[in-house]
Amino acid sequence: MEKFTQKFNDVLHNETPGVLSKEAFSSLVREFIGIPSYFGPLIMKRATDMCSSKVEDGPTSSVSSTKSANTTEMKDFEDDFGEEDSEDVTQIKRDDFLRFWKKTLSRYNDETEMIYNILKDPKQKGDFVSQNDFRSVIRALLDTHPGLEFLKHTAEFQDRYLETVIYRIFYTVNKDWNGRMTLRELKKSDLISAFKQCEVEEDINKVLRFFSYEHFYVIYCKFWELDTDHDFLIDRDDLLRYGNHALTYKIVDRVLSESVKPFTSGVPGKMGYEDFVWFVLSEEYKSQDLSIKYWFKCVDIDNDGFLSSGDLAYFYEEQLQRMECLAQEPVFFEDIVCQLTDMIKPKIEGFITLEDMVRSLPMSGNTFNVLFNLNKFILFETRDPFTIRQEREEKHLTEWDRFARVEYMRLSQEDDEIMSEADDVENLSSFAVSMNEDEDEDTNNNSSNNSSDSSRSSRSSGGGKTNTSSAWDDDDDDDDDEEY
Ligand SMILES: [Ca+2]
Ligand SMILES: [Ca+2]
Repeated sequence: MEKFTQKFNDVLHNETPGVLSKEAFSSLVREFIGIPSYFGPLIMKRATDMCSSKVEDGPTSSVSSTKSANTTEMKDFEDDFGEEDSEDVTQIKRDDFLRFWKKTLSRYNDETEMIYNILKDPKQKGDFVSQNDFRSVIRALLDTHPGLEFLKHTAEFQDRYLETVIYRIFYTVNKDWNGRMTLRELKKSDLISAFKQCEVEEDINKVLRFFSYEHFYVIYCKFWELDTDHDFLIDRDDLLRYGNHALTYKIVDRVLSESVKPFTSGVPGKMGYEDFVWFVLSEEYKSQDLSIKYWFKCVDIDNDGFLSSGDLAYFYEEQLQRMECLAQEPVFFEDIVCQLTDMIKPKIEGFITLEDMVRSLPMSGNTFNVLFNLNKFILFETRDPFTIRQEREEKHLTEWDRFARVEYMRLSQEDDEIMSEADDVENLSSFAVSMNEDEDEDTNNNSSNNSSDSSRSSRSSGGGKTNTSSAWDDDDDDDDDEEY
């Protein structure tokens, strides 16, 4: 690390001008500090803040944080709720950075520790990283990644992508789900390796961990489909429609009673977008520990930390009724309990713990489908050999990845249909124009055709799509409701 620091100092002293632009600095960050360039703008902000503030302590020790805590308490509060992204820092003085480097970053031998301490807001009292601390990093990714360039002129998509990625990161990495990511959690995660993959992978959709645009698109469209009145809240009727009415009333009520964690929506009994991200990731990837935790809390109706036969029977009752309504051959509760016991092998018979379930992953994930998702329960029972073989061959894909791939295909097809209808209308109207304005005939037709062609090709070449015509545009509700 010291040799490395020396090299870095040399470059800064001998080769760089007194002031560096964001771009120049970010590439130095990658090349000479060895961490992803997306952290460049945040380092600039932290360094500039440190050098311009009177408190010259770096963000390193908790002692310095507590020391400045009292005097800046009110300011902290404002910053927490009013802080803008740090992309407004467009340049950095070389000397400011060198001071920052010497005081803080050069102390870390471990890149994860360094990144953690870049992320951590020095004004933050506790020893953790919050969602806000990631905004500048994801913003830098949006600004510079070739696979996200097609979003350049659609600020709203960018914002939604940014939020979604941060929620996914916190869902997965901050396993306590308290919004306070610790160094330990960051070290145990594969977040930094995913950032590094973004740097070398031009197609963002190949970065399945956190950053895929397609994954974001699926999550957001699912939300939009359910939120028919577009007030950005999912209520009981909305959630009942999820997955083609897959879920029982009982589990929907349990989810909406905030039994997993308090909703961020601020409206009791209604999910906001962030709450929905937690829900959809848990629902579509049941064979992972986080989902097990999510659903365990929901099904443990008496909150005693065990799934006893009382809890299971409460949920299964409705499932059984639905099977009978659909003329499915019912599977009786006693049989279900036997099967679950065989599979999960609880340490105390009749009382399944969260640990029991995590230990028997991935099979135990399906337990929850048995209890409250009829479509998936039936699908699992009737799985054909082709599906099973495909799952085996694509071991690198998780249950979530496969779900997102299928849903993205479906949404793309719907979108293409909407687009081709729109093209027909456009052709008709340009035809009408040409009838009226003989002289401009050629130019009109050409320009309208060209523009629709180019917008399509840019969407497909970006590896994603913007879908401005349907899922996104709040002002254009009239024909949206038909599709979503
Ligand atoms: Ca709504
Ligand atoms: Ca219980």
